[in-house]
Amino acid sequence: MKIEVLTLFPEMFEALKSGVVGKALEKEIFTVNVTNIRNYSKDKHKKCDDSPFGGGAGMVMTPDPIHSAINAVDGEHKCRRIYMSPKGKTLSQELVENYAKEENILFLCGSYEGIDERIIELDIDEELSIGDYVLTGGELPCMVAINAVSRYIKGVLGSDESTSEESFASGLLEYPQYTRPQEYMGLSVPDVLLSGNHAEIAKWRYNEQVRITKERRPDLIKEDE
Ligand code: 4GS
Repeated sequence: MKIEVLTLFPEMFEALKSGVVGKALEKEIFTVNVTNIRNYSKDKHKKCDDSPFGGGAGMVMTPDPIHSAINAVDGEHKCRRIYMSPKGKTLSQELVENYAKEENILFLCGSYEGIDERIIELDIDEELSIGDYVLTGGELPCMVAINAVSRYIKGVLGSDESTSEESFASGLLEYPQYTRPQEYMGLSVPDVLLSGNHAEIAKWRYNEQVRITKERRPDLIKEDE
């Protein structure tokens, strides 16, 4: 997969260089190409924002630098073009798995009060939100989406970190995990996990998943199953 990112804050994407995603990028299992929208401003001061028509607080990103940047990186419109915005469809594990099937994705990150609406009309395929709260820019949401999607790209996760056993893959929240030491601050690991009985362990874990999901996220339990 090839991911194009357009932003006024390219340095934020240094954060992708850590951990499992960083390793995958080093190995070129997928690529992220970050473009600074400011490089496409024709203004002598490289200005990329202006005050909103109609008045109101803050600044709006002007259309031309964004339009030129999109055309420079995806002139043939090979990418699924996504604008990060609270108005978009909310990111879900289902949507993550769907994005993971794409060969080319472009993420546009807005700053300030947002971007000129005509860019959404002219150049964007869909809007995507990571949840109902307002951030200062689309960069963190974009990295959330890239991180979640990358886990479904073959070779990104090691064999012990599969996507099949976790929360949401099963539709249930995860069971509790324990590691050494066997006793910590007077608290013991549940005996069944030390029993070596794999059928019993699987049963215990499943029961814990159901118990925790009913308690914390009853909305995830579908009545017809
Ligand atoms: C989100 C969000 C967001 C909205 C960007 C105000 C700057 C900001 N983007 N999911 N203008 N939540 N964007 O808060 O995607």
